[in-house]
Amino acid sequence: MLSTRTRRRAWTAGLVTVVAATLGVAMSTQFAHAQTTLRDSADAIGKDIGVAVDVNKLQNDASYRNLVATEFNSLTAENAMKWNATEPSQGQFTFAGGDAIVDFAQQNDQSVHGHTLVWHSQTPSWVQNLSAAQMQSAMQNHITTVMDHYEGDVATWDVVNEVVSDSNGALRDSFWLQRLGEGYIAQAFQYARAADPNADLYINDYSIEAIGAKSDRIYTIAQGLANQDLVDGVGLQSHLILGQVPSTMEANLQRFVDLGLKVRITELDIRIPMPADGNELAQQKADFQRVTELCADLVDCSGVTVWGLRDVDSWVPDVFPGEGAPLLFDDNYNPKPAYDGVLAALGGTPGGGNPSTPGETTSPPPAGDGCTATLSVASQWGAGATYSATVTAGQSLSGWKVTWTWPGSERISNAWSIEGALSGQAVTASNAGYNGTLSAGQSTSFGFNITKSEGSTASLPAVTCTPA
Ligand code: 9MR
Repeated sequence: MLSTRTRRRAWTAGLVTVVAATLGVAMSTQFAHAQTTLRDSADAIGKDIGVAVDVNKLQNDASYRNLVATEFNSLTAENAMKWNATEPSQGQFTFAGGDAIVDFAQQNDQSVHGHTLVWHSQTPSWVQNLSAAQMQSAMQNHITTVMDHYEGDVATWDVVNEVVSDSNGALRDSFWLQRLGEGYIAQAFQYARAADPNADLYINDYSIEAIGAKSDRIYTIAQGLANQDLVDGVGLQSHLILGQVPSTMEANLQRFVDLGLKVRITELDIRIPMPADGNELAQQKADFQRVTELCADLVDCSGVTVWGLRDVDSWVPDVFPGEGAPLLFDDNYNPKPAYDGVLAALGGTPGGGNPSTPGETTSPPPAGDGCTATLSVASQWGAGATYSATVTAGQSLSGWKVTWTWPGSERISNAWSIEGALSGQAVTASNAGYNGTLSAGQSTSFGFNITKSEGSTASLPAVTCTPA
């Protein structure tokens, strides 16, 4: 199938407009700005903005789901695609967790970055106890089976993870190295290339953001793999310490790109000694902005993924006691200063839109009952357009319905985060399974693509929103 990633990328070529129209239940017309999100901003410059997600929270927490769907265009499974999750016993593959993430991503038109195929951690003991020949064959079978399963759905993979140690750029003394020798790295990439020739294959590691012994070793390995056309990119995890974005990071990214490779910031977080004060949060904003700008400014940087949604979701406090608050959202889903830093680096506008534009106001929350829906044209091109839409609840809702009628030949070709009778001139749509429950004042979003007559301007029909 054509991956969602490819489709989403195609839209970003269109003209971004900030025209928005709102019509509430009382049929009073207002004009509103499109809220600027990380996702909209990243789409507009052709970058991935990703988040590592936890399957249980995705399945059980509506606020978590909404924010993941609204703010990010790429997902990484924080744990669900690792070996201990996908092949806990030899030859017994379980894809339920990873599949749930892929399904969610497809419903929300997000791409999925695969993490990870060969690692020394979170790999079952049955693998570690195999003989060399058995281990090589288990590695081949694992890579092949997992990549075959996700072929067409997962377009990029961390093939090997953390193969270099922290001491002077030596290879990590893992069971892989001990049993198979250093050839296991190229072997893993060969199996991955054969399994899905269309996937982009990454070598991923931490503490390789600066130029130094460890990144030099990754450089040498990547160069060798690139010479055999076995690798497409270098993933820099970027688990950073506050105030320590390396001064050599830009040059480091550039040298990988100069090998003909992509780069990607795969696991960004920036930890703070706890409790974090205002100055530290401001420094964190500057650090997040800097890292994101480095990627935004580099054509061959495919994107930035943050390693968790809220501070409370992060692995950091468990591993670095006394440190934390390393992500973009606080424990109550509120954006932190760092969020504005990333948004600015992606070219977005903190606060959403320009309030001084004549004829437009920021849409107030609907007073009283019901809900309002706002349509906006995110981008348009000759015979098509992409719309984004926001539904805001004026009361607590367990579901909502939106209707409108196209003035001309516009028709929806595909949609995300809504369901219903979408393809005709009269559109009647309801919330998707996960975004119907809203508290008063809360918003959620949906979107769709249309076809339209060549060269026409995408119209903004009046939308009615009613509780369902
Ligand atoms: O965030 C992940 C955490 O939930 C797991 O317990 C942990 C187990 O090792 O792995 C964490 O993710 C790691 C990632 O897979 C690879 N780079 C380092 C990440 C943080 O430890």
